[in-house]
Amino acid sequence: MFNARVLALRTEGDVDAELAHVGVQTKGRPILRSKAQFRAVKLYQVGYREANIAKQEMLGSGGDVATGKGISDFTQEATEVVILGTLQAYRRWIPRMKRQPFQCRALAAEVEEALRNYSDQDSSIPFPRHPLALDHTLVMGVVNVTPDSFSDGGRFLEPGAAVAEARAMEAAGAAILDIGAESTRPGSMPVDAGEEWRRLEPVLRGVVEGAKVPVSVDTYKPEVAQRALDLGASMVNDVTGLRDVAMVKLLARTDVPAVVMHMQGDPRTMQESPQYADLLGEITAHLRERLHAAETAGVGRERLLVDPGIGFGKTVEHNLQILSRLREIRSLGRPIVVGVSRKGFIGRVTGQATPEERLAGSLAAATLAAREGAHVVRAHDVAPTVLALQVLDAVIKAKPSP
Ligand code: HH2
Repeated sequence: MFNARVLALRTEGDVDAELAHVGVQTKGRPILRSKAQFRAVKLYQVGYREANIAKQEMLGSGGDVATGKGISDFTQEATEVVILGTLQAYRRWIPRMKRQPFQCRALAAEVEEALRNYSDQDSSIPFPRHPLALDHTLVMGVVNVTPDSFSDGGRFLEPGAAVAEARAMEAAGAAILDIGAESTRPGSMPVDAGEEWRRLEPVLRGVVEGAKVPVSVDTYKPEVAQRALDLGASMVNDVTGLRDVAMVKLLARTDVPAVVMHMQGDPRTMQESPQYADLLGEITAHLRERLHAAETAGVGRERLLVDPGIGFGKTVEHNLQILSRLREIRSLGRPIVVGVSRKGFIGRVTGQATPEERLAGSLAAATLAAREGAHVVRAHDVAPTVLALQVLDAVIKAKPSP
């Protein structure tokens, strides 16, 4: 018996360790390493000329390209494509494509960037005073100063209780605190900026004072964000993905990081019948467009984090699918924030009706999201989430041993 087993090689380090074990010389390893890692890259609206050239060049590079059936006989103008190849095949294909006419050069450059973004690991969130290294999964503790939030509504309306909760979260290991004063749960009604600020101000004042970690404000209203930043908040978490141009302008005038979240529709009606033809494709296209709009208006891309918006215009199946393929969003090259804590889809899977019962499910979902590439996990139950993620991070960082 040869004891055959399929290797689970997730990182270059894993591949290297196996090659070393076999006895491959150091100088021979890079070639073999690039053959050990496979990538499928999807592109949209590719013209028939570029699609045909991409396929020919990939076949010659040791991979293949899937295209629509009318592409090879020129009966179809444009197509989605899926490029299939090892990293070695891409390494050959990219320079070949860049020498080709039409849009081939731009197409190859986009693929090259997506591949680099997908694999690149550590970066940081550039908070003005102290950048936060993303060398482990960060927990963003949530405090809602609202009467109606789906999980903690009414608990922290009294400023003293909210500030005490934020302090406890900090002590439990929250790397960022996120304070919100308007619920965006499904069916919630918006509140005006005056009311939102009236709730937020005393809590934010108390939390910012003496906080050892950066404080984020969960708002989509530029006037509330401006006041919060003036009071000492150092991040904006916008669940509408910077829909309001005044929010983009505000960010351009400051140097704080911001979370750009995907939402289909608005909270009042978003859960009525969410629909997607291509879930991850639409979410990444939307986030890409929002990043571009912000950048064009003067908000440095390096300050922006992206969030697929679990539960915001998504069915249970959509949420599960996003978590299962979260890593695809890494192609955008920005840190990923995910909020799964106590959300309805966990209740639907486990049969637990109330948000407080959903701790175990929330920990499983947070751990999975982090394993699939999330850098920041938004959580109500900070202490257990930090502990769960410590175990996950230890597994991710485990050194391959003989
Ligand atoms: N989820 C909620 C609120 N803000 N922000 C980001 N970036 N990502 C999320 O998933 C997210 C978010 C909803 O949760 P919560 O704040 O607890 O509830 P409510 O909106 O009812 O206050």
